[in-house]
Parts: sequence; structure tokens; C-alpha cells
Amino acid sequence: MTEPARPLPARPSVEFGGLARVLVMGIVNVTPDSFSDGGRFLDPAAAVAHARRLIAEGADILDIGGESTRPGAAPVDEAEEIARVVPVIEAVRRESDVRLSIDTMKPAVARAAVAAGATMWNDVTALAGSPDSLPTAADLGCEVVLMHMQGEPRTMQAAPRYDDVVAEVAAFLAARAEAAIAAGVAPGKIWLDPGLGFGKSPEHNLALLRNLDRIAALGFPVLVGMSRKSSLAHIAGDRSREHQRLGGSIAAALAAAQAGAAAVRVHDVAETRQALAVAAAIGPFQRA
Ligand code: HH2
Repeated sequence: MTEPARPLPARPSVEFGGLARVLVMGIVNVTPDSFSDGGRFLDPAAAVAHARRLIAEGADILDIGGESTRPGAAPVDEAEEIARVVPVIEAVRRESDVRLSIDTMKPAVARAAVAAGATMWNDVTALAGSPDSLPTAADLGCEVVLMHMQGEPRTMQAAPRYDDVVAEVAAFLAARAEAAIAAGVAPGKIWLDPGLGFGKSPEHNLALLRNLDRIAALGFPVLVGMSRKSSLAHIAGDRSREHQRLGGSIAAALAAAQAGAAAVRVHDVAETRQALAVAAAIGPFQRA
């Protein structure tokens, strides 16, 4: 006999034992060339429809980007990047109060995005991309994600090298948090991100995931993004394409949550939320 269909709660709770829920940041790439979904959401209407879908799937934050950071990606000029992201941010803001993050290296783009309704600046250069980045972040008063990258997007995957990847990434992030605070960013607005895949081999990414507690111990919420990245195929020893890496992406998200991440940055929101909910129900995450 089949059970009668019961409506599921729109957003299954994963709060167990008073532990904070791991937030899910959904990715909206308004680009022609992002590594896994480039070109799919370059049209603003398609990007807004995608944002709507991720919100319905339970995204806590949307990360909207107008420039790909994949190895070898072509740089985008400021006006073009603003023209890509601002209409999408405005349209989403008009219909939802979901938290919006702008994924950009450029202070002028961050400023335009915040004016349009974003409240978080996700910067893969950790506010070191321009001399204006730190003062702009302080002036905007928004949350900031400081991410570690070795090298620059064009060449970062050529030959990443560290003596001790975990210690070096942690020291860099601590120094950038200090620089942000010295520039006037409120400590409570700062997030850190180890930057998986940004000048990191698969082994470097694994070491960072295994030792994420050392980054969480710096005292700021940690964001982790491993979704669909090529390391997953290397680690699994398969030839999967980006959209075939959901299993690996979820495994990495669960490991990050277990190690104390405050949020995971993912393409597949519904599936990640489901995995986090089930894992948390089985055994609460050990939180730092
Ligand atoms: N990864 C990407 C882009 N931005 N930001 C943070 N904080 N952490 C990450 O791991 C991260 C990021 C790469 O993913 P995606 O946006 O899908 O690709 P692309 O840069 O090609 O647009």
C-alpha cells in the first residue's frame, strides 16, 4: 500500500540540540563563461528565474557574480560587470528579502550591487584586488567574504605550491581580517573562505577540508565552496563533467559542515539542503 502524499515542510529544519544551522549559499552566475554553468544565465530574465528557483529550494543567501574566476577566464570591464549583475539584484530584491551577495573583485561593482540591494561582498581577492577595496568595504558597511587565492585566476592552477597549505591559508586569512578591521570593517561583518580550487591542487583542497577547524578557530564564520569543482573528479578518479559532480559536491559540503563551516556555496541548493538536514538529524555536527 502506498502512503498518502503529505505536504513536506518548505524548509526542513536542521536545528538540532541548539546547534546553528549551516547556511546554504546558492550560486547565480550572470556570465557567458563560468566553469559549470557559463552562458545559461547571462540573460537577466534567465538569471532571475534561476534565483527564484534557488530561493524556492531554500537558499539562505544568493551569490550573484558577473565575472568568471575560472582558470583562464577573460577579464570583464567594470561597466559590463555592473550591467550584468545590477538588474538581476534589483529584480530579486523587488520580490524577495533573501540575503544577496555580490561576487566581485571590483570595488565599483560592489558599490553598485550594494546600492541595488546586496548586503554582502564576496571577494576572491580578500579585499586586496584594488587599493580602493578595503576603504570601500568599510564605507559600505556590508558583510565581506575574505577568500584565499594563490596567484591570480588566469594562472593560479598552473603549479600551486605550499610548504604547509593549512598554516599558510590560515595566516593569510588572519592577516586579511586584521587589515579589514584596521580599515574600519566591523569584525562582526567578516567571513573567511579557504578558496578551494583557487591555486590549490586536489591534495591541497583535501588538506584544507580536513583541517577546516583551524580556519574556523580564527573566530569568524567560514564559507566553503567546493561545488562541482574539478578536484572532485580527480579525487574520485573519474572523468565526470561539472554537472555530474553532485555526489562529490555533497560529500564536500557535509565534510565542511562537520568541520565547522557556517555556510556552503553551492550550485545545487535543494540537494545540498536535503543532505545537510539528513546528516544533522543522524548526528549533530560537532561545532567549533
Ligand atoms: N568559487 C568560485 C567563485 N567564487 N567565492 C568564494 N567565496 N568561494 C569559492 O569557493 C568561490 C567563489 C568558482 O565557482 P563558480 O562561481 O561556479 O565559477 P566561476 O568563477 O567560473 O563563475
